[in-house]
Amino acid sequence: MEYNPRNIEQKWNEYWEKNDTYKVKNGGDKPKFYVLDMFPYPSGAGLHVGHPLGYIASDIFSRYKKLKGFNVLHPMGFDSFGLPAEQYAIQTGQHPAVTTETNIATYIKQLKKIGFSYDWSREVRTSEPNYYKWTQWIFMQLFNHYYDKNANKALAISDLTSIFSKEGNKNVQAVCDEDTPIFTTAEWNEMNEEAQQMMLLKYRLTYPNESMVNFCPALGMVLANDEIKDGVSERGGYPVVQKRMKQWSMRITAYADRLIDGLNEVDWSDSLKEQQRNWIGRSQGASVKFSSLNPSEGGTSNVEAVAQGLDPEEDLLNSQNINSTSNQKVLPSGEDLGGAVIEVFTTRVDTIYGVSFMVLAPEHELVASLTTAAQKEEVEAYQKWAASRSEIDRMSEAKTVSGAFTGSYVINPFNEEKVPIYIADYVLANYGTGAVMGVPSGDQRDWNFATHFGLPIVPILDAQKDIDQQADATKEGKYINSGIINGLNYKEATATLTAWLEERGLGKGKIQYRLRNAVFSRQRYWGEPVPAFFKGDIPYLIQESELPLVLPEVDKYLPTETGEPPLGRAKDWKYERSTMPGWAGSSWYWYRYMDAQNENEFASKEAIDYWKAVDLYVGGTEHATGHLLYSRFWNHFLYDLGKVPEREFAKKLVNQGMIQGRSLFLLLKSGRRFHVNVSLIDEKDRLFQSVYNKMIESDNRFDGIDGENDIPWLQDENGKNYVTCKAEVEKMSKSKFNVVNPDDMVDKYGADCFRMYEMFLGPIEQAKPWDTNGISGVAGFLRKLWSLFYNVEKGITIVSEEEPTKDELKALHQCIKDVTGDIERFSLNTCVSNFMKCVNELKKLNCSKRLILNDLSILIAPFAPYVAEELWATLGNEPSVHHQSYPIANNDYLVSDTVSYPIAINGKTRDVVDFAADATQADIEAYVLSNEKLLKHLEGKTPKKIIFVKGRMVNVVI
Ligand code: ANZ
Repeated sequence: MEYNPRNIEQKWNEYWEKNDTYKVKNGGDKPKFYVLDMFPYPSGAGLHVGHPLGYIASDIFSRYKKLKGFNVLHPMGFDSFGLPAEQYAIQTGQHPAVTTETNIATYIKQLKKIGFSYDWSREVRTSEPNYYKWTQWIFMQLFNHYYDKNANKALAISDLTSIFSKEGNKNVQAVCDEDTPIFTTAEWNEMNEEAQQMMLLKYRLTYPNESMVNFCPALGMVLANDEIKDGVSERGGYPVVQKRMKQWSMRITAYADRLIDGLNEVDWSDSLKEQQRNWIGRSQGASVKFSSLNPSEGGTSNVEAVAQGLDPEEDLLNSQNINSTSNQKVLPSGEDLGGAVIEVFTTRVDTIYGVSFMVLAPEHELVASLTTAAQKEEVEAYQKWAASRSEIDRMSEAKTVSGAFTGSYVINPFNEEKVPIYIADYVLANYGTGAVMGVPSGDQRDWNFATHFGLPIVPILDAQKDIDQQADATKEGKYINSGIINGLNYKEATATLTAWLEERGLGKGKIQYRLRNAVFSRQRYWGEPVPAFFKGDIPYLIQESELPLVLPEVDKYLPTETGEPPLGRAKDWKYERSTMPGWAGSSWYWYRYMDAQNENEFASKEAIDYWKAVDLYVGGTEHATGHLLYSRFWNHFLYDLGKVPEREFAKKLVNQGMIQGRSLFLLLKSGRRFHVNVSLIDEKDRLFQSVYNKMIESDNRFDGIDGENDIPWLQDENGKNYVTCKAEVEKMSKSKFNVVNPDDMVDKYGADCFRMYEMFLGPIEQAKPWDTNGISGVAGFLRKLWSLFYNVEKGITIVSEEEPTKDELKALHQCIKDVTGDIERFSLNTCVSNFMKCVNELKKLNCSKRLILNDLSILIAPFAPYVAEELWATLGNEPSVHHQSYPIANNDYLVSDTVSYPIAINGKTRDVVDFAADATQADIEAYVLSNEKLLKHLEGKTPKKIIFVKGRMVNVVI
């Protein structure tokens, strides 16, 4: 009887399904353990061998924990709203629900083949109304709450309105819009319904507002910064523009500190935590108000001359050692300071004596009013250009300096110097106040800017020191020639300046976050409808009893003729027309698995109190600042509501590395690649020629490319070298023809072999290339394992009832010990090699003893669940092997009877000999003096001394 994975795998799949082998109950005597995978988006392409890597690892861990006596929740579901289904719908007219359904069916079929221990009765799909009802419900809670800084948690909006009507908002410490005014009870009561509601939007945790967004016209979508690569949309590579749009936002910034602090509570990798910290980007600094001069006022200073393009030579020559006098005092007494107030955010208020210009973001609302008639054309042209650039472009260091002078000036409140106001795209509209004070001697970007525009570089700190040293002012150094901070160090200076500003109402200490409130709208069809409608500009929620607000039917999945989102096409649709973004449904899904069918709550209190939070979460690092941050935010919010017991939803996180594919492509001298189907690699030459011909037809950029290289470039008919053929390991993707399908692997080698091979490829966190050739080694191992139970030639089982020998017990228990330790450390690749070692040893010992094989079957069950079940049954046991107890390593068996001693003569090792563990000096001497090989080395001499270190070594001194 041969090992035939196909037969046994189908048999046991049916058995497990019929017997609910993997069904999990909420509750019971066992301790709970929750293992979660990042659920997949069911794409049309199905799974490739990269997808199951994390799933296999988490399945092994779940099965292991079950055998260890835990009640393990290990569910699977689908993140099934999203763009690809909708793009497909636009192209084909197929309803996205239909393609989604088909794709999910494919995924389930593929997943079931691989033998995961999911309790499928708990499956969730984010696009099903019975699921998104609760996504909408959470949205409504967010709308109905605000963040109270004193309570340090979310509180009901109704609490807030009752405070407003008693004492206005002067004592309210809440996270709210920057422009929220202070009002009294009387003022609040005088506001009409509309004005009150507008005011409340400044506090709600989700609210519609106008903001600058990265808009991708081709996708009809607003993109997050991390969805843009090299200035174009990551998906599809379409252009992205900056646009002001009305969008729903989530006030995630309210939780910024808690999201930073909470990282101390979780066992996630340091690099991932660091990514989140950087993304949140907490900066301690100050805001400073600068008054602008009326554009028509003010004389021409040297600064102004430069800014207006007059001869800047003199300033440039002097720029390295200008002291504060070079930045002329130009404020004639009585000059009109009635211009606008520009507020900047700075982390280095101590550099304020080094300010030589001011820069606003091109979109800053004061730009139009600050721009003089003479500068209008230049400023507007610059604004237009900047609008076409994504935020990522704008932040990148490598870009060249650009900007435009507005024609206006501000006054530095500390030294009353007059400095010019520019606009430049390195200042971001959405960060801080959208305005910076330019300190060329303190900040590299400011230095670049000043150099480019010939603006003065005013030294801060010690005028004698060079600029690099001064940038290190935070460490030490005393300021000279600098007003009220003269002679102070960094800390003292910062405190003095901040106090000075606060006293005069000209600024204050401020903590600024890089994190923005998260856009929560998509102008697309295939997403959760927002359970709100508008009266004028005011949004109102629908009744909770009306949930779910079901996605309506539309005739086309495209925007309306007037540019409204697709929901604008639905008949009688009275609600918000944008839908929720992809991250809505995935920000709470782990709770739904706990109680997937619940109609009255997102999950019952009992279920949540029992499972609490995820003990182990497995998924990719690409979600570091998206899903993993949004989920933590919603979880903290649900915690504030008292709906969930833990602040952090995922205690431990393991990130699996990517499995890459080998792709073949034609490379143009221009660097463009044309991928070739790897499965046709044997026909390389013919293929190469035909793809090359196609390229010539499609790509007229061919002409004029030249250059030499030592790779063989294919020549075109004119004898020019243009193109070569290359192979590379890169991300698996359908478009690169380098995808390996797990179904093919499972059909050929069996799921057990596939599972073990995926683990065997290398450490789970590392990226590694797929190599189908290596899989035969694991297949051979499984056949060897099988042959401990069966005599394949004779077709009989060979299990013996004899007592195991010490060596056999040692092989087994060493394996138990090693594998257990490895699983606990999540080192699953070394588990596979330990299994191989153990089976090899048992094979050598010819061991087919029940007492050994029983434990071995259980031990390997998490890795190879089918063959383990079959062999367990072969031993005459009742299924299921997956309901047994995990074997425990007995150290007594690991103690060896013998010890290997290196035997040295005058320090040089001449032999290695096994002695009984209790060997004595006399035994050793007897051996040395009688062993021919050693006697030869003694050269006839009698040893002066024989040194014997018990358990370690023997040295014979002659
Ligand atoms: C003057 C200064 C002097 C600055 C100096 C730095 C060094 P982080 O740490 O990232 O918060 N800044 C403020 N708002 C900005 C915006 N909207 N776009 C681009 N840059 C902006 O950085 C804060 C610093 O970045 C601020 O401190 C400001 O430049 C700049 F020696 O002010 B600083």
